[in-house]
Amino acid sequence: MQEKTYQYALTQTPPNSMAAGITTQSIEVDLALARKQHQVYISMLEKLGLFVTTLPQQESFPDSHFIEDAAIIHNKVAILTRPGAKERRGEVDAISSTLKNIFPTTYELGGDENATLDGGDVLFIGNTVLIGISHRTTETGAQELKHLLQKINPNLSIHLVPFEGVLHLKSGLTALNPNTILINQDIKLHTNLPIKKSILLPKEESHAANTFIANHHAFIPPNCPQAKEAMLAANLTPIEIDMSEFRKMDGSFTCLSLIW
Ligand code: CIR
Repeated sequence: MQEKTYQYALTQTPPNSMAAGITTQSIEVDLALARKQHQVYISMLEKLGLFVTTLPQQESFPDSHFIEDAAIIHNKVAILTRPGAKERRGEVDAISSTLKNIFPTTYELGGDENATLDGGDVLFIGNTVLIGISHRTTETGAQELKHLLQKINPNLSIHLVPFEGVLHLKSGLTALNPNTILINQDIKLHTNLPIKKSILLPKEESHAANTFIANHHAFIPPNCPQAKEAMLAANLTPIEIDMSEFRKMDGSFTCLSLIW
């Protein structure tokens, strides 16, 4: 399979209200450090050859820098989501005109009022797509997305993956290539995955299961030797970045950008 090359990324500056976002942690965020880490993240995207556009901060939406949850991009089509957390729904409206300017075709989820979906629950692995069913993404939301993706690309093989134990599917697993996933011990999957090999990370490296992979590189948190070894074995060049302040808000690498 020819590996896809990404050219563009969309990010959003963390707002001053960032610490008021939704989180299961109780550790105070250092806003100045978060801003520095976000800058490093952007410069690493640029280092991978991506042209990065960064949207201005949205003070009314403390989680808006987790832009991955607001849209799915596939084959130059954008699908605007309907986030599972009510307080995050306005984030989608806030970026919809930007997405509509960039992408000539856009769709919107949420035809059914029970349909909710966060982008963090959608993992593309070549032509395979895993859509997690979680506390944020309902089965109806997952079915709506499946239907739209099939319309955009009938060659996709789409699987619904109910799970528990972590916030988003991508908090719990990442594909290093079409045959190998890195998996976090906390995720409890309620179905088998169509992937041959899973590498179960040790507890202390569980946050490395959310890994941003593009253009033959993988972002990895510091001090994760097993995850690093797995990346090297998959011919990916690991780039260590500390996103500690975003982890305090239950986020990590993939959530901070949309790429295409
Ligand atoms: C939330 O709970 O919605 C945010 N504080 C974190 C979202 C992280 N997004 C992601 O993993 N895709």
